[in-house]
Formats: sequence, structure tokens, C-alpha cells
Amino acid sequence: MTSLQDRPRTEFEDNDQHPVGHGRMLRKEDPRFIRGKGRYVDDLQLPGMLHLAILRAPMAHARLVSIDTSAAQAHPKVKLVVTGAMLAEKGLAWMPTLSNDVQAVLVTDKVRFQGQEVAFVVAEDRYSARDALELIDVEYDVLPAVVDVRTALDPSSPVIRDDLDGKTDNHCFDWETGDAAATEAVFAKAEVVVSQDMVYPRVHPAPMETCGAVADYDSIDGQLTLYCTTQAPHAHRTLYAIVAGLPEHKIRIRAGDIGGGFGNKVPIYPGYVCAIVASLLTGKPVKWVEDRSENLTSTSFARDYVMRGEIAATKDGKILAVRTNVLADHGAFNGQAAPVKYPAGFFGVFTGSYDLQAAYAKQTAVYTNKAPGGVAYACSFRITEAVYLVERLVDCLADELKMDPVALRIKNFIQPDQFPYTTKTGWIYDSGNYEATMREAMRIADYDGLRREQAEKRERGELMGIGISFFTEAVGAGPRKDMDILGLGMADGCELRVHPTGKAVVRVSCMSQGQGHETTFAQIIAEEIGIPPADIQVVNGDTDQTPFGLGTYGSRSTPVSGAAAALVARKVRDKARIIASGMLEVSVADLDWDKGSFHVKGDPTKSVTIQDIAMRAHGAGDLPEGVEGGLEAQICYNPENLTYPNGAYICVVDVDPGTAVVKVRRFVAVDDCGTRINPMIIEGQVHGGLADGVGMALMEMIAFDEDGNCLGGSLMDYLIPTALEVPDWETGATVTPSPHHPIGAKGVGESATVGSPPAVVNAVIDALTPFGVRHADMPLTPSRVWDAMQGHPHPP
Ligand code: MCN
Ligand code: CUN
Repeated sequence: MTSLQDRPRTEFEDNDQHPVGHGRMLRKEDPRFIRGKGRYVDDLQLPGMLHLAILRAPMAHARLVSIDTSAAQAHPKVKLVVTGAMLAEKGLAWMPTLSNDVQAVLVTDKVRFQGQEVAFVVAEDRYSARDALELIDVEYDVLPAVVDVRTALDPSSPVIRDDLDGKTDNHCFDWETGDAAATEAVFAKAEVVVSQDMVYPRVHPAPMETCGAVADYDSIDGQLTLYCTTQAPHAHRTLYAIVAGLPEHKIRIRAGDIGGGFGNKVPIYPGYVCAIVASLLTGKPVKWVEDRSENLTSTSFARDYVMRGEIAATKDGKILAVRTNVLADHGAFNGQAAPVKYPAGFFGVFTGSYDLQAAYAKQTAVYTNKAPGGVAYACSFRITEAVYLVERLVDCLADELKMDPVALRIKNFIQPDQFPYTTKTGWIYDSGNYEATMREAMRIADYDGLRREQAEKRERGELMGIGISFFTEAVGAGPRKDMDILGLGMADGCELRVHPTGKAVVRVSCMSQGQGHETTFAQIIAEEIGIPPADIQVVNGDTDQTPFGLGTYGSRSTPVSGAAAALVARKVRDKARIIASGMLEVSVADLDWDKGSFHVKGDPTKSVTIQDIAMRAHGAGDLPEGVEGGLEAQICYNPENLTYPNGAYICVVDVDPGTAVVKVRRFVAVDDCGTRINPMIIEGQVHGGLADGVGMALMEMIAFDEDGNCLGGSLMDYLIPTALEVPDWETGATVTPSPHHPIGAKGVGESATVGSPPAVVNAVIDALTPFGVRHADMPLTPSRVWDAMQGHPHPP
């Protein structure tokens, strides 16, 4: 084996050699991360800072009878103890969620999920704050808990949300899309109909860094600074402004480095509000940071969809229609973040990558005594659930028709000349070449060879499975005419300033949580104006330093902020062209652009670089008529449509016939995210997402007992994959640029998490063919696989 030092350097490892613009390039942010110098919220130490700890409810459903804080208050290091009743006096006991519901900051009337915030203590140090929690005496009147989403709407179920006016059941919302009658007509006539019940269990993003905040209120100038783990600093600021009645310019949100978000850091949590209240009341900076179990039990979960899917087709495998009925468990408060018009997120793309005649989906969302959330964990606004549904259904159909699952998919793909393609639920897929992407995956995997190997192994009684999944995502929310969160349009600002010496700073409204924006946004600018990425600083995460925009989730940074960055750079280049025409004494039309300089048409020796132009723009010399000094621009980009990345995934598993343990042996992922800004970063995103997918398919689940106790409150109980459980990923790419995005890029940050779970499950079910198994629910733990092999696919 070669040592790390001896190993040949790859072409992208030396950033100085890197061509200006798109391409492989090491991440600019990594030197500080790999030296342990990241700046996370818990690293912050402010003078006089106090520490906040939260008392959480030990049970899932209970009326609050009394609460005695006197012993805690008497603790020598305790500065403040606050209960829900105290917050209620200030009108702060409840806060709005990003889905137009309300959520308790601290319990005033009733506990609605285990781990809910009941009171908080502020003390001189973290340990004293925690100790004092034990001194708070709370009396609860325990109520029966609503745990099973299937019975939550029974009239006998206790009503969880009796805080809402006139609420007499646990119904949260209904939503439907597509044409029910047209779909029924197609189903009624179809030669083949296959239906399947499936559960996408509750999972949790479990970022390495938990959530936390330091609130610092300056009573002299009335300025509140909140350092916090947020993926959407501007959206959070506006919400705090509305809740606290403070003007936005008196609130500064600063998200430093974030140790993974994965959607967990989109919502506003009671802890943030508690920290703010504590700083207002004590006049001191106050820090609150969750521990692992608080993060797993009380913050935004993902999925929790109980789905019935139906697929209609002809005998020879032409898919005609898809239909589904979904029960969605939203927990105790509707705390998910999704565009207002899409309460079930973008589940509407459940028609997948196929050309259908009709489609219809109906969703019923209910409240249960579980933690709130819903849209998290690389969900692409519920496309994860949609892709799982349709890709499992297609495999069930293939099984029914005894057709190869790849051949069935290829037969039904939307064809390249059908784009832009309007789905039966009204989404306009922008571009793609699905068959080419599928065939590239088959080539890398040697699909035919794999099937031969499988046949030989079956002869010998070995259980090898090959699983396919093909997905189309809709990412980059979104056109403001039909997408907003709490009335805030989903556009994004961007500002670019080129300094006199030709160095630049770009300010973006999106927020990196590990996706490498400091690198890729510098590359986007570099590609457009030819300044090397090393000379471009990317500023994000500070509302005082960046323009308004809705932040990073739903893989929207590249589709929206990335487009804004390209366009703002073009604006700067347009101005640079005018200045260059003055410097070279020719008309604007007589200039040609080479990345980084303008030259006179036909005479490359007469040229000026972007750095020369920047100096002239700020210098003492004359500028062309009507041109102001300086070289900068700003923009707000409102996307015309979403972008539609897609991909073909092939998973190979071996199942041990004696233990039912699943081993993922190979995983081939071919992604098409349009123009690729930094292929190395894309591969990193895909690797991470594939690990997520293996985790969800085989190991991860937040389970509850019948009393609503969370059984996934630690990483001993909530299993996430390590390097030992995942194979060496084999990645590939096709490139179909998005026609409406200025550089043709589509989002990719969630693609692999969305696309991989069905590939793994399809592979396991394929391995179990000799047992006649058509479906088994995730996570496919050895006991569930064993049950399926014994003919009991649904665990009791
Ligand atoms: N990229 C690229 N070329 C493209 C598309 C993207 O080079 N055609 C690069 C981008 O420039 C960016 C990265 O890939 O550096 C991801 O881009 P994008 O798809 O726009 O996604 P976002 O940046 O908006 O990231 C959000 C997405 C989401 S919603 C979740 S959840 C998730 C994910 O990113 N959370 C992550 N990946 C994560 N990766 C890390 N390390 N940590 C998280 O919390
Ligand atoms: Cu849904 S998880 Mo990402 O959109 O932050």
C-alpha cells in the first residue's frame, strides 16, 4: 500500500494550479476545519456569559398541575428560573411555527410530547444550570398518549391540541393533488393493478453538532445579537422581529460554522427563544446548547408517512397511472417548514420519472404526542417519501409482470424531447435524459454481469439482490408567484464588490452547513469574471453582512443563490466592459471577453485584465461618460422554475441466509445535476447522501412505546451507519443543463438521500425473491428481514 505522502497527487489538489472557475478544487474552508479551528456556537465565550438549561417533560401527554421553582432559585449559582406561566405574562409562551401553526415555548397547560420544554434555568455555569433542573418540582396529571397515527383520528383518541379554538380531534390538515376522477377511470380500465402499503418511518437528521444559541441583548442600544445554528438566518430574524416586536435592524443573527444541518436547523426551536428571553431579563449574554438526547428527542424529525400506493399498467408494462393515500404523522405541533401552498411539501412529484396518463394523491396529516418537525433530513420537501413510494411501486409492478426492473423503467421514462414536461400534478420538469443516465449506471455496474452472477448464486442458495432506483427531484424553491414561507417570497439576494486591487467579496443569503459554499460560490463568481477563487471571499450567515433571502434547505442554494451569484457577476462584468472600452479607447462592441480580461477584437495584445479595470474603477483617472466609480453590483433573483436533478442508482446486497444480516456490497450512483460547479464537492454530497440512504433503509428509526416514550434518544438506540456499514461508492455523472438557470446548474445536496433508500430496499427484496417476498418496511434490520423470510413481512 502506498503511504499518504507517496500517493500521486491528483490534479485538483493544488489550488494554485486550479483553472479559474468551475472544476475540482479543494475546499477553501477546510484548513480551519481540519485544524479544529471551526467557529461553532458552543466555541463562543462572551464576557459575563450565563448558561441556560431546559427542563423537559418526562412523559408524552400530561396536564401541568403545579410547578415549584423555589429550590432551584435558591441554588447559589442560579440567576433565573422561568416557567411557562412567566412567559405567558409577557405574551411569549407560544410562538408561530414556519407552517402557520403555533408551538409552546414552555408548557403552560399541557405537555404534548416527551422531551417538551417545561421550564428553564439560567446559571453561572452549565453544570449548575443542569443541577438546578433537578430542584424544580413539577406535578403532572398524566393523560393517555396518542402514538399510532392510524388511530389518532378515532373519536376515542384524546384531543392533543385543545389549545386551538374549537379543536375536537387530532386532524392537522388535508391536501390533495392530481385528478381523482381521471385517475379512477384509468385504474378501472387497466389490465394490471398493483397496490402496496408501505411505511416510511420517522427518522432524525442527527447532525454532528446539536442545536444551540448565544443570545446577547445590549440594553443600551436595544440591539439583540443571536449567534445560533440556523440554516435560514434572514427568515429567523424576520420571525423574531414579528414575535418580539423589535425592528429587524435591532436584531442580528449570526450563524458561524455549522456542524451539519440536514434540515434539523431550519425550524425555530423554543431553546432559541428561551435564550433570547434570558438575555433580555438578565442583561447578560446567555448560551444554550442541546445535548445529543435533547436533539434526538425534541428537534425536527423527518418522514413518518404511512402510505398506500397503487400503480396501474398494461400487461406489457406501460405504466398508466399512480395513486396514493398518505397518513402523515406531524407530532404535537405542525413545525415543518414548507412553502405555504404545499403543506405536504413537494410530495406532488410522486409520479416519478415516468410519462403517465393520470395521477392522484391524497394526504391526511394528524397530530400525535410526538416531537414536531416533518421536513428535515435531506427531504427535498418530502420528495424522499415520494421517490420511495413510486420506486417501490415500480418494483412491485415488475415483480407482478415478471419484467426486469430496469427494462420496465426504461420503457416508461419521460423522453428527452418531452421536456419541458408537465406532470399530471402540474410540475414542469425542466430537462433530463433519463435513459442515458440509467444506461451509464448499468455500464458502471455491469448490470448484465450482475444478473448472471445473481443467477449462479441463486443456484447455490445464496441471497444476492440487485436494486434499482431512478429519481427526479424538484429543488430550488422557488418562484415567488407560487412559493412562500409565512408570506416571505423564496427569492435570494446577492452582492458582489470588487476591491481596487481586484480582490472581491460576495455576500450571499444562503447558509453553508458543510456544503462548501465558501468554495463553490467563489468558483461561480470566478467563472464569470475571471478573478481566481482564492481572491474571492464568500460571506454568509450574518444578517448584518448579507442581503435578504430565505436560506439553505431543499437544495436551493445553487438553484437560487447560485443563480443570483452568476447574474451579479455578469452585472459587474458588464460595467467592467464599459470601463475597459474607455481604457482601450474602443467601443464596447469592439471588445472580446477571455475569462479574466477584455481585449480588442482581432488584437489580443491590446487587453486589460479585470484587476486593471478594478483599479481604474476606483482610481483617479477618467471613467467613460455616465459611469460611476467603484465595481460592484447587487441583485435579487426570483427563479423562473425549480430545477430537476435526477439520477440512476444501482445497489447490490448480499443477505446472510442464516442471520438475515444485509451487507451492501456495491453502490453505483449516476447523478445528473446539470452543470457541475465542483465535481469533488458534488461527489462528497453524493457520498454523504448515500450513507444516509443505507442508514435509513437498514438501521435508522425513531420509535416510540405505547406511552409515547421515545426509544431513539441516544446514538446507542438510534443507529446511524459508519464506514463499516457502507461500501466504496461508485459514482458517475451525466450533464443535462437546466435551461432556465443562468449557468445550467441544478441542486444536488439531497439527491442521494432521496434516491438511495428505494435502491437498497429494492435490492433486499430482490435478494429475497426465493421467499416470494414483495415488500418489507424500513429499516430492514436483521429481525425484519428474518420475519420477511418467514413470511411475516410486517413486524407486529
Ligand atoms: N454543487 C455543484 N454543482 C451543482 C450543484 C451543487 O458544485 N450542479 C455544489 C454547490 O455549490 C454546493 C453543494 O454542491 O457547494 C450543494 O449544493 P446544493 O445542491 O445547492 O445544496 P445546498 O447548498 O442548498 O445544500 C442544502 C442541502 C440540504 S437541503 C441538506 S438537508 C444537506 C445537504 O445540502 N445538508 C448537508 N448536504 C449537506 N452536506 C453537509 N456536509 N452538511 C449538511 O448539513
Ligand atoms: Cu429537508 S432537509 Mo434540507 O432541505 O435542509
